[in-house]
Amino acid sequence: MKTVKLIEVRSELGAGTRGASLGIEALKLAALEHDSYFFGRYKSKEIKDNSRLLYKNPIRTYAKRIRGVIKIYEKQAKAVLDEIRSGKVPVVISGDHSSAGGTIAGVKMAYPKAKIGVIWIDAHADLHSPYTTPSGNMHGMPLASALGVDFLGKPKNKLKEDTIPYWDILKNIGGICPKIDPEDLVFVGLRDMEPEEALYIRKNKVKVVTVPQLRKGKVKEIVQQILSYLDHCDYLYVSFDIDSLDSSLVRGTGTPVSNGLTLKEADKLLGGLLKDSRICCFEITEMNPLLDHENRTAVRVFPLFKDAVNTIEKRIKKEQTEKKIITNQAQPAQPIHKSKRLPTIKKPGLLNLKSPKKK
Ligand SMILES: [Mn+2]
Repeated sequence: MKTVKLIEVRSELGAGTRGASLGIEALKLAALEHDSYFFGRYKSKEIKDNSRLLYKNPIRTYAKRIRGVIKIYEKQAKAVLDEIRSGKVPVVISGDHSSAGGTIAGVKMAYPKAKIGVIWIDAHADLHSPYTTPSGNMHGMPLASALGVDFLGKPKNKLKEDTIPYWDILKNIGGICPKIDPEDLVFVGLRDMEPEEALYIRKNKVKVVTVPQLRKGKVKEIVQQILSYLDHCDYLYVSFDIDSLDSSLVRGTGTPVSNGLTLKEADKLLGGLLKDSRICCFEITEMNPLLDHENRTAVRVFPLFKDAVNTIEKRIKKEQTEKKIITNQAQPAQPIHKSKRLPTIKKPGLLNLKSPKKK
């Protein structure tokens, strides 16, 4: 039966601040304050971290720990591919956002000929490449790797020779590059980006829904707009970076930004988007309890996550019921076998009750 399957990616290799690999545990412990049995209801698959790499000096300034990130991409892509193949909808809880590059690779590997739409709910564009990154942190690059982008204009960074072949490997995970095109992408909540990212968005006319736009219109209508904009896509993946929420709500995340979404807005947004029957994968990412106070961020975010999973499950159940009805209707009327026919009643007397004629 089609169900949700959790994939836990305990990696923070792509982040610049330590602690995001503990985000999964933070969310699980936060669940105890809302719905103690939630995680008991789901099976999950774990992608082990490569945290020992954190104890080594990153050699490549503009693609820190890229070899470790390649490994995570590969493992993550395979996990997503396996789950989709076995009829599941993977729901990914990841440490830092770089793993989303692996998620997109997995979705594309599952549906190599299909158009994959990506809805990126995030304060940041994550469109950097080693050529343009100011920090060298790989969690700023997953979309560039999926789009196969190197840079527009002039490369800003002078790269070590071996950085480029590794970046090429990352873009080509799954043997398909690019995995998505600019028209398959929608940003929601974007409000903090570098000039190179802004240039890419402008030149390629990538759709962006800002927080004020979302607030001005009705969330329901905005959801409809996004879904019809991605009408040409066969499958959709929603990536939810918790820094899309306002910084006052998410102290426990690596790169908080003010003027973000409220919890209610995010809940409505996810509720609307995840109802779509094309949704084949959802990811939540960038929770960092080391930056938090008393795990408040995860406690705030858990209800959002739970609603998101419930919405996906409801949709799956609805589809299964509809499918059953259709299959039942589609079955041709079977001729009843002679022996199964009801015996002919020769004496119609008892069954042929006619209302007695009134006098
Ligand atoms: Mn992000």
